[in-house]
Amino acid sequence: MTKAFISGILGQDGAYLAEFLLKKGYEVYGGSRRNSQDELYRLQVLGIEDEVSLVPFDLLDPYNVFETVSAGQFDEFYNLAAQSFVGSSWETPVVTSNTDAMGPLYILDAIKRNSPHTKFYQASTSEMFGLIQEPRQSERTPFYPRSPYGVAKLFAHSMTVNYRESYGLHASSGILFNHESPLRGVQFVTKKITTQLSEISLGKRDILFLGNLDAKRDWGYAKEYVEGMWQMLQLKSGDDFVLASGKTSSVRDFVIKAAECLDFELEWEGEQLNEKAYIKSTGKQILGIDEKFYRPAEVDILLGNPTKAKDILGWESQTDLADLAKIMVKFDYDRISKS
Ligand code: F7E
Repeated sequence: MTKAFISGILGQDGAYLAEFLLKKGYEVYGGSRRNSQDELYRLQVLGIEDEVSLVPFDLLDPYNVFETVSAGQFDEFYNLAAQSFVGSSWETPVVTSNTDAMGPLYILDAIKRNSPHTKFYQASTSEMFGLIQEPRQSERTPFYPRSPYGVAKLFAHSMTVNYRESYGLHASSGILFNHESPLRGVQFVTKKITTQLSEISLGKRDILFLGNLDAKRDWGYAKEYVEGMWQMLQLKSGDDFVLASGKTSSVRDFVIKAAECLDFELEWEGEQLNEKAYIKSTGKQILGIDEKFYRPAEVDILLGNPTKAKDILGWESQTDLADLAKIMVKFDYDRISKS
């Protein structure tokens, strides 16, 4: 049996990847710092909580990382653990850097020293492009991160490339653009929107407050993106790939699409901090802006060019934004109506 280790298995991508690898017949080990019942919920939603072996794993502790890699002798190691919320990386730049920059280095070095046959996947991110240097970002686009999170991820990305080139490791970096799902954490904007609009629809909330509605992202469905991670590790050698939908939409576009799923037709008024949205039929305000959700430096627009992934991996994003909103709203509406 092929043995895989997923750090961050309790997160959105970790849970979907575990489900995917189990279907392929893998023995799946998962590392996490948090083992509370509450946080097992993603594995429980997918019905796989008894099929994975959970082990204590903490990217902040190099000894723990070294021991896990050395003792496990895994065939594939997916590093999906991170402080992944861009917004809080300004409040915790050191923890973010220790986790997202140094953590992957500990893994790479442990693989190099004690388990060189292990194929490594690093969860890199479109946040490395930040202030974009080309209209469509590919593997060759220069980076310009705009947050401590982006800076830390760029260090880890560069280390992954460096360890591959220096020591011949099978190390790959997946530069993933935003990817969402019902299992997304509630602090991320799509999930916040689908959760809170569902609550409004069910009479459990009055108003949704957001930050910058003009930010544009290239959004896809996380369940499809984890397949691309696996495909990268099946190649002869490590490489870097952008996974993206190739389309960009604003936060406002996503609000409109999610609202449509709940039969809300919206009317908009005002600009920037004064922008508001009302339900057309009733005149009730359901959206407002709160400055606290703005970031010190924004990534205004991201648009990925996934041509290399299509050509070499045969990978393509399938679910468009309207369908993604439908999947997420349905899940949240059903869940909240039962609670
Ligand atoms: O923000 C704007 C916000 O937090 C998207 C992570 O997975 O993808 C994710 O990073 C946009 C930003 O994701 C709110 O200013 C407006 O422009 O959902 P997000 P993100 O920062 O793009 C990348 C690829 C990663 O690697 C990250 O780990 O939405 N926005 N109003 C808001 N964002 C939030 N969270 N909350 C708001 O109220």
